[in-house]
Amino acid sequence: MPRMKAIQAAVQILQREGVRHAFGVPGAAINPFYAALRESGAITHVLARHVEGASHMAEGYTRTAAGNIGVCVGTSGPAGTDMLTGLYSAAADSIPILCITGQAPVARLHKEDFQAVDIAAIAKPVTKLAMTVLESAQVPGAFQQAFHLMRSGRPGPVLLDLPFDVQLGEIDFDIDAYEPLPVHRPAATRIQIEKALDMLEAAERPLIVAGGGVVNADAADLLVEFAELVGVPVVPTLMGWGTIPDDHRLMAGMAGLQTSQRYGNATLLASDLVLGIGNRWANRHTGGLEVYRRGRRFVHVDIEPTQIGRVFPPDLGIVSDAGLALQRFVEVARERQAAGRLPDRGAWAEECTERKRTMLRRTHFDDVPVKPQRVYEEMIKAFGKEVRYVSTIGLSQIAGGQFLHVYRPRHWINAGQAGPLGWTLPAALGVCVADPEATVVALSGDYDFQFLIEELAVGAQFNLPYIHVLVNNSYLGLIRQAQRAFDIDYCVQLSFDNVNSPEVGNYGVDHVKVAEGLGCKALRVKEPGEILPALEQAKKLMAEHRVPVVVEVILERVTNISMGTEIDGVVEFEELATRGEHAPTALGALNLDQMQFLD
Ligand SMILES: Cc1ncc(C[n+]2csc(CCOP(=O)(O)OP(=O)(O)O)c2C)c(N)n1
Ligand SMILES: [Mg+2]
Repeated sequence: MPRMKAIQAAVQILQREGVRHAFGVPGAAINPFYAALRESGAITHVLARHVEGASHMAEGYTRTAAGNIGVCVGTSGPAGTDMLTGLYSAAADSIPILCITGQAPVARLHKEDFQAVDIAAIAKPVTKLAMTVLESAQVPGAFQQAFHLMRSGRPGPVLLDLPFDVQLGEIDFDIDAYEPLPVHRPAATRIQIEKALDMLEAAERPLIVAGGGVVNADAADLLVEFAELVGVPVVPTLMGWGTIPDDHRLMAGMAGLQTSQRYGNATLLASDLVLGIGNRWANRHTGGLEVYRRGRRFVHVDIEPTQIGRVFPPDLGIVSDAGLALQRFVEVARERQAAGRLPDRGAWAEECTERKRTMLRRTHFDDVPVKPQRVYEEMIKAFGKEVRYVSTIGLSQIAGGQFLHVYRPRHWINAGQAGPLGWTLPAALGVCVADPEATVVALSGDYDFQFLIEELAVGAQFNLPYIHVLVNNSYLGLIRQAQRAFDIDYCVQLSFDNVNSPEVGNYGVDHVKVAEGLGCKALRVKEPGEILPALEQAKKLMAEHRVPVVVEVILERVTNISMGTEIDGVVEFEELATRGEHAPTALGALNLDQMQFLD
């Protein structure tokens, strides 16, 4: 048996399990790992500027391609606590990342050693496994179990905490005798699928709600095949956006309180049966359950048994991996089609398409300062179908969800449930590492951008080019809008007179100077007509310099974006589109001459 340090075995296992990249920040307690990493040479390492950044890079990396597992690494004490936000965000969105931390030596864990904290206990609620490994000989098993758990059932993150002496302890280990554990994924039975299809057939206006589980199962093609077979329109959730291309005739729009379209909500409200696949009835999708559930039946397919019935009891619950369920759905639906049993859904689908063509919000405004809606119109013009968008939270993300178009799974990369400010920038860097050929476009408000702004230097140092669209209203815009309910505008202003940059007026931070100071390129735009040329220029700068390029659009300070507390009560703040030229990049409006507007 080869004899080696336990941490050398761990690095060999990482390689064997498919890890090629890691994101982290070294420190004394994790240096044995760094020594093993250097010796192996098979895993590249991106040095973050903040450990939280490393955790979001790992998330971005995982979210970009099926099978990816992002690895983030930090030392003992504050490095682990810094990465908790990444673990939480990953757990909430069912994203596997492996977080590796150093730790004080075993014999000193209880002595309040320098930077010794019980990170495993702290991380427990936001991981599938959080373990301080106390024996060197246990290290291989701990890593093997970590990969098994991350991939099995509902995917999610794991934290392995490695005391200094445990890393250095010698063990006998032969990587040739190592085998990744089988992955556990429950599969729907034929009877379950038959019952679900019976309900679908009996319905008059059925819908499929496709969640992030379809993305995780890499089953978007199967979803589209199934929807086409049965002719049933699809409402993707925010995490499922891209599973059916936005321009597909059965893509009915998104439903929800914020990242939704008017036609998506109207179609959901018109339905009489919802088949949810790999979704979790998130509250910003459903709004109040009374409105959401009224007059319709529900089938819920989810990989995690305890998700069924968590938010409300479905009429039928099926525990299954989304992909394995969809395989069966396709198989049985084909048989029923051959037997002439599938009802014709043409009229219902056409009704949904008509709403998509007509219930539009206006994006075309010529105002200066720029109205946010116009930014998304220009982004659509600038970036084709292959672009990968990354965003997190705020009015910017919400408007992005309402107006942008997504055509592929994993091309809208969003921290859906946790929404941690600062996530966008490091996550975008992780996406760049995972798919170096992609055009990656991040979308942030000014506050989200400032949260982990130092990570721009990582993009410059490691040549990770992407475009960061920064919509600057010099406000915590979403919270300002929410404070209307309290009749306050309190502690949400980011405005001040910058003594070094009179050209930014009272917008405060000079993002162009900061970005340039961190080694990136940056452009500032103040008029709507300048946005598209700036985005084109950004592409050139990105190609030429191989660094992140920030395109800052100075917005009007106060704009309210459509949202509400019920899906039948979304408040519109701007006039709606009543003519084709009001919404020139809306999908349904392709056939402008024949457009008829409902409002
Ligand atoms: C860590 C964290 N703290 C607070 C919040 C609450 N929050 C959500 S959006 C937002 C303001 C975002 O401002 P900005 O990024 O400028 O976007 P805008 O809404 O102005 O477009 C805040 C404070 C959060 N999501 N995450
Ligand atoms: Mg803002």
